[in-house]
Amino acid sequence: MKHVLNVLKSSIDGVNFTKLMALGNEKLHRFVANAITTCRPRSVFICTDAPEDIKYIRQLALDQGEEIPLAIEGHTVHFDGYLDQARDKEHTRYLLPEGKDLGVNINAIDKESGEEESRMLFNGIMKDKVMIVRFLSLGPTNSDFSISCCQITDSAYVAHSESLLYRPGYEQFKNIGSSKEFFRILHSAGELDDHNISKNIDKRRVYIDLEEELVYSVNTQYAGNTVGLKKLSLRLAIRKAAREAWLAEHMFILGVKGPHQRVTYLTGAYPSMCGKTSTAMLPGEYILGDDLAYLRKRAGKVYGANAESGIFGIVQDISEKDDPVIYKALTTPREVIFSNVLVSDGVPYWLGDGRDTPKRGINHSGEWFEGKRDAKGNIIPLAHKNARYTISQMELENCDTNIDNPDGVPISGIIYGGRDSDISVPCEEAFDWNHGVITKGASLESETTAATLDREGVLSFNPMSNLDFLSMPIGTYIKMHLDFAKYLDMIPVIFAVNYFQREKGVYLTGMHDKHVWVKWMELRIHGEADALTTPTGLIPVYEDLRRLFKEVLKKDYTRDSYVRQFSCRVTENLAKIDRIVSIYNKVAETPPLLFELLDEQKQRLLKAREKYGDRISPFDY
Ligand code: SPV
Ligand code: MN
Repeated sequence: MKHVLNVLKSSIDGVNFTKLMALGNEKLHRFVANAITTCRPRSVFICTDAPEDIKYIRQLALDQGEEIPLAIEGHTVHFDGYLDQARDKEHTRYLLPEGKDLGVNINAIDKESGEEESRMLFNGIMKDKVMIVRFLSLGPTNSDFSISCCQITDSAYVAHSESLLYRPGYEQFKNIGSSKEFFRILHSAGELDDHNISKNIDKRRVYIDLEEELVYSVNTQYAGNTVGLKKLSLRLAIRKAAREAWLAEHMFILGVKGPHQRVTYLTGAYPSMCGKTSTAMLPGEYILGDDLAYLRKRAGKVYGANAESGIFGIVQDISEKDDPVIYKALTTPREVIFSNVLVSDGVPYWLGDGRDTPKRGINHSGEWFEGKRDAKGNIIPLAHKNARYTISQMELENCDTNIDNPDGVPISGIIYGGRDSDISVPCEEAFDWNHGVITKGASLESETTAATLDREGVLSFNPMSNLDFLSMPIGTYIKMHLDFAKYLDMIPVIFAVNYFQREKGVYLTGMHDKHVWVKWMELRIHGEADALTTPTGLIPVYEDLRRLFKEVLKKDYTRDSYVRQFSCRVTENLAKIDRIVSIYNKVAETPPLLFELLDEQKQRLLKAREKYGDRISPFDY
């Protein structure tokens, strides 16, 4: 301990040393001291919750050129390297003791060699940089949802993003005293080139130590790899949740308005490009969270909280016409960080923004002009399709006022959203919790080829939309979901949606129809809408939808649309069951109930086919 104090005292100036020492936490002090010894920064900045510290980080991002100011006040842009535009799945690995693994689909590396590699990569990596030490809270503070986190980074962009995305946690660290229960993340963008881009992308690594609740991220800037509280902590949180019997999920939380001022909260897990954000932001409803939800049981009910308090959202296709709320937030003065958009005369542009876009500017490839090609000869679009905006959720007009409520909000429904052209109906309710967990959540698939209008999309398996972040064997994770409903008096209703049915390349549902499905779910939860029993679940009756289409979208809804959208496609559903069963046959820990429930569904489909044929109109039942 004496050694730790000596390191801290000799490397941190008086003001910052005092801020760190005000947190009487030996484990924290050791973490910071070790990071200093390894990374050898030029200086250390300890960031408290004070406005002047938060402001300092923001200014540092500008002074260091990691962010460039845009024309509108408070707006900046940050560029990640051309090859650093998304999560690096291949190099994101769990550090596990020799001989241990987490099963199929989960990358791991031997802990000793991973740690050795990390030590080498971090060695002296901050020599010309300021080391920023941040304290933040996942979940509302002063709550059983709160998880304290300490992120060390040499990127002011990462630290600044965290000001917008998470709740401050320095005071919370004071409250936890000497507790060893907190997540730790050490990040360095590594050596930067003249444009402030990480140079050593080939040495990009994200290593996660589950036992220590510690993450190393190096030679990368893209927020999904570096903002430790986002997907890196989700992996840690999933394990913590398993130990403590709650759930850490890749879910939005939406407050849906029902009759008589009622607000009903639903969570939703959708793989990317399946309509998750647009559902979370439905106009006229309340957004509590768009990406990460924690679900806990209390007094026989499920309560949910947003792990975050801001949005790191895809900016592509946001236009004034289709997304007025978010478009307004992105085009008026407030704090916004754009990333990997096109900038021309201080104005950010992105794909699908509905504007006339310039033919030249600066983007993630540097100086850009229309027709520019990359080293592989591919045309470079004006902005990356994963270009993003980072914004505090409070900036949205329809942010739910309960976002920081330490109790969370009562969760009445869970939606699993997939993307397929010809298997699933637009919305459907599960028969019960187990049926929903298995046939909707654990069987979630989405087409990877987002742009294709081909009937034969490539379906990728993504249980609970959480596959990328699982930190335990898939079967164990599914069992955790099954067990979650035990001892609950109010079990959330599980729904599935699919906004992407197509016939001959044409979408069967409209872009705004999701609003109707969600309103139907709200009524179902309260027993105020009817449903038809089909082999795969409960679907809306025509009359309810006709009324809701009128009320919500002022649209006529024809019987013909209903039949096309809600007919049961037996062959396609049977094929899906076969695919899912063959995947789980390879998963050692799969709960036997999964096979039983999928087989029951198969039998229901076969029986229905005998009676009604291969494509069953809802009017046939
Ligand atoms: C996602 O990909 O699900 C995201 C963005 O929310 S990232 O931070 O990259 O995970
Ligand atoms: Mn996400």
